[in-house]
Amino acid sequence: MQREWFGWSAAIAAAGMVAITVGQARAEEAKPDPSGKGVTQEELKYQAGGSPLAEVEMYQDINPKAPSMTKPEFEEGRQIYFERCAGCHGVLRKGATGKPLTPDITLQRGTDFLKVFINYGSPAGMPNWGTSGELNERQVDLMARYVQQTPPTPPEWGLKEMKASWKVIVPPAQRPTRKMNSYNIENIFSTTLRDSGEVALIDGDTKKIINIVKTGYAVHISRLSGSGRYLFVIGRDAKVNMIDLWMEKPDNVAEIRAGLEARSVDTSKYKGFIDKYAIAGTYWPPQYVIMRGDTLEPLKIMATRGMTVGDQEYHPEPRVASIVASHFKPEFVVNVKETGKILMVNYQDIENLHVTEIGAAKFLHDGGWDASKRYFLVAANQSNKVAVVDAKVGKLAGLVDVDRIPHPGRGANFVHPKLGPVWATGHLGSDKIVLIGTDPKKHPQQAWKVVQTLTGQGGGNLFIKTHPKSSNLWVDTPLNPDPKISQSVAVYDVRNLDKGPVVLPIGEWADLGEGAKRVVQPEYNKAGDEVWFAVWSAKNQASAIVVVDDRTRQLKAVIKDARLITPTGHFNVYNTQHDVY
Ligand code: DHE
Repeated sequence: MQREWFGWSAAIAAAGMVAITVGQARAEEAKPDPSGKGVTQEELKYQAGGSPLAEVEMYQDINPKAPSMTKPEFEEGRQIYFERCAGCHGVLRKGATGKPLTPDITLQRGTDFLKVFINYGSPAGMPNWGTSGELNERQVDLMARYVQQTPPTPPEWGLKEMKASWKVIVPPAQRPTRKMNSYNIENIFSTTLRDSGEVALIDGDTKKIINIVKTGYAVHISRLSGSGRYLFVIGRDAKVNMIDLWMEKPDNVAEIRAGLEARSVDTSKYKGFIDKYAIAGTYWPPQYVIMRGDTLEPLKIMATRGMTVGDQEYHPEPRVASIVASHFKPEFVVNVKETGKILMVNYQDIENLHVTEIGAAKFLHDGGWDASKRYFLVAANQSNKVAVVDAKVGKLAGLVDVDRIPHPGRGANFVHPKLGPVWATGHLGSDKIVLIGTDPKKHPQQAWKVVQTLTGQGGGNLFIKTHPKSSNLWVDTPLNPDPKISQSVAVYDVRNLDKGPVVLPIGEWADLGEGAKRVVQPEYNKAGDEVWFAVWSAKNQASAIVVVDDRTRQLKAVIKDARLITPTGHFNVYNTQHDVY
């Protein structure tokens, strides 16, 4: 439930009273958002994913001022809230991408007022949950009353809970002492099977599925250990799975729940610490945990609750977004969404943990290294900025203004024919692709500035990719509302960007029949001569992986298998291990 409160105030002022009418709300809906800050449909699609907290038992107190609700009504409201609203408004309704919905605000608005906005939405981006048919009249009324109650609090998750969830399936002593299979491990892909809670390990050479491994709920990303032997996978339910690629048939060797909801995991990559530690960051509780790299035993938990950057206000649930391992120091770069802070967590002595806090901008989300791996560039998506941190000196190197809602994935690095090394990001909220100069030594004029802006197919871009051996730059648009755009991909020649992109109909090439067929996340094979795309349809429909020859840009293979349920991200072992993008 995305809201802009100023829009509500404007509506109240316009109506000259507290309870506005349906007609007024409709008129308000029809006006364009004057701030330009409203939420795009693409972003809504992206943010309004279900939270696993919908199923979690929570503490609830009774607010005597709030309208009455029966227990079953409250439970239904909670379920709806965590499935549709929490992604934008936060677990405690303190506000994130969406505005706060705490009782001090909602009680003032009252049930009738809230019903109008839930029903009709607003120009600032609140979806029209009622008129779109997503919620019925009874549910709209229920949600209007629900958001006036004290937000229920999910439980905390400390060492005791982590240890109770921790399983070492194959202890290190019983694991192989050498590689026991004939796979070319460096060219294995781990493909997220989002809705079946699994990953498919696919042999990049033969394109055959090696194993389907059970992981967490709505599994999100895969990352590699420094040696490339272990694969780590994290689900939205914060379950971390550790897979040993040396086994005859690679499979889980350890698992743990790092919290109740999460998106990020990584491992120590600095020399002397290869495979020593893993780290997982959680959305709830707001914290990160450092674990043993061979067993996932939880060692050190650090909270992220604290003050925001800029206005310096306390935030009770700053979620951990992307995490990467530094190559320059024994450090993890932990990006905290709501506080807008980048934490350089030094793991040399975890008993006396040293954390450098770098103020950046709100709300930090995803990002990647520049080609030298000294600078980490991360999207501050609600500020329309990219923050650049210098991992060598542990300081902010730049804060670059970009277009609306940057979403780089890990971004794409290449050498621009005129402007030197650049890192590129696309945007969720616009069709622009920006190139940021990343070489302060040889190209100081260009460093940490947008040096060129390309126009892509449309908004709804999530991922962008190239490879050091390629001159192609691939840009997906899976969240664009136009199926023609969401089912295809744009490819640029980085040697001649002015020529504009060529559009390839990847969804059509998959030859699947009915389905959303959203084309997601270009990912290279180890050699850098193939690009893989997920063609993502619903759980009960066929999906596929399409492999394109990078040189000819022609279809090379389609991987189809009934077990490939809702593939989204895919991660090539070598490229992920070495941060090649
Ligand atoms: Fe993601 C990366 C969070 C929705 C596919 N996603 C990330 C990262 C974060 C994040 C913090 C960076 C992890 C890192 O680098 O350590 N994603 C979120 C959300 O909060 C959000 C908006 C809503 C949600 O409910 O989860 C969200 N993400 C999605 C999707 O809808 C996608 C397209 C499909 C899916 O799996 O649900 C999706 N996210 C991905 C992928 C990556 C990712 C494939 C890894 C990109 C990479 O190149 O590393």
